[in-house]
Amino acid sequence: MSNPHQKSGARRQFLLTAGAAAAGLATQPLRSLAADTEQQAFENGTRDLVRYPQKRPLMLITTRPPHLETPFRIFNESVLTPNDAFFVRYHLANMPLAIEPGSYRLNIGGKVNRPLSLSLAELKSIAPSVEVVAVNQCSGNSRGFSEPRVFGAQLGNGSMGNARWRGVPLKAVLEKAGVLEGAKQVTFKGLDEPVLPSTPQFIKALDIEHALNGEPIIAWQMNGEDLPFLNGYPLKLIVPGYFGTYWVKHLNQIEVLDHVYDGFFMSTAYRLPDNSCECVAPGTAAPKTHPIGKLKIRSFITNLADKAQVAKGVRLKIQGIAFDGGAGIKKVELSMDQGKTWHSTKLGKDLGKFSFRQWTHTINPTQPGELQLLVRATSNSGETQPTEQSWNPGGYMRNVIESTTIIVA
Ligand SMILES: Nc1nc2c(c(=O)[nH]1)N[C@H]1C(S)=C(S)[C@@H](COP(=O)(O)O)O[C@H]1N2
Ligand SMILES: [Mo]
Repeated sequence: MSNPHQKSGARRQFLLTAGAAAAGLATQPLRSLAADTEQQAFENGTRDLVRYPQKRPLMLITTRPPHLETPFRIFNESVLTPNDAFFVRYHLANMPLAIEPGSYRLNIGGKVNRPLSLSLAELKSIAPSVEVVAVNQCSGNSRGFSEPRVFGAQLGNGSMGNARWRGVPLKAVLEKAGVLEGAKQVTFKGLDEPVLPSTPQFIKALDIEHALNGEPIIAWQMNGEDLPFLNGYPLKLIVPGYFGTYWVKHLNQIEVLDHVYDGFFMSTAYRLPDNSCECVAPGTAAPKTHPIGKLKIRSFITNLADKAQVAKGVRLKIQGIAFDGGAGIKKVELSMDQGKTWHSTKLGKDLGKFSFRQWTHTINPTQPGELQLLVRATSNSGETQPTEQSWNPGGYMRNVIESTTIIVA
């Protein structure tokens, strides 16, 4: 028996989904059971698991605007983060609740020869589409582990995800518009707006060289499907190797500027101390700062939670992920003696230099008691992870060597 709803076509189906999104977002999460919680490994780390449209239950950080984290064990299920488990982050509560793809326009203006107003169909045919597997990680991912603690959402390690994005290179769109001599930066804005006029709009900027280097993509697909509504349907800027703050969702406005953009989300927010460690002594502020940029190298164990019980004398497979800002992962090592000696792990399939790289290693724990596992990645450019985390006021860019303690019994 065929289901009449399955015959209504992709476009109609999306509108139904968008309607559901509107209903859900206008009120509260569709479901919040107090019994369904997830624990972060820091104080006040209990998070409700809630269900939003097109999403499986995710960890609730804030409702207005929605901020949802991915439960960490999902990173062990697949190297590509499923669309329905991908984290969600917005800054402004006045976000779109339904989008009509037929009348959607992407506008390109500013210092260009020919300002453009592209329909989705026109955008998709502007150049052959390309794919990239890349990690979208929030600057504040893992902020909850900052010591001393800092202001801002107390995030665990679930404000990141890895997906296969399909779209057209930003370069192709800018070239179609014709970038004028003297261009310095390009700004990006989506459909979301502040609730109050005094709140700044969410606008991000890339240097013109970066915008034209062929890496950033204007994507409409994530893991082979339309972008989920909450991840930026119908268009999202993908900036491989860079923090998620630049990956503008519901993208509908691109402006080429002949100066450096100085709006709030570039000139005040998402900045780091302008020194070699991009850090300061806790409680102090840097005299000079610069915008956050590339992802730092990180690695995690994904198949063992902290304090997991394992059987003595039984071979134990350890699995995890590593990623960096685009040099690619060269090696991942594991230590069981506080970092005195390191064992090489086996790297999984290479999905490209911007992707999570899976790794595995087998140990045979024979000593009963606690066993601390440290994991450390090194990139093709020689970047590795520090043994101690430096501090910055935003709690951005954590990338210290992570430890997982298992109980052998
Ligand atoms: N339009 C819009 N795009 C946005 C944001 C936003 O608030 N509005 N937040 C940015 C930030 S800080 C992050 S971390 C990513 C999160 O992407 P996701 O919600 O698809 O996971 O979106 C970025 N793009
Ligand atoms: Mo973010």
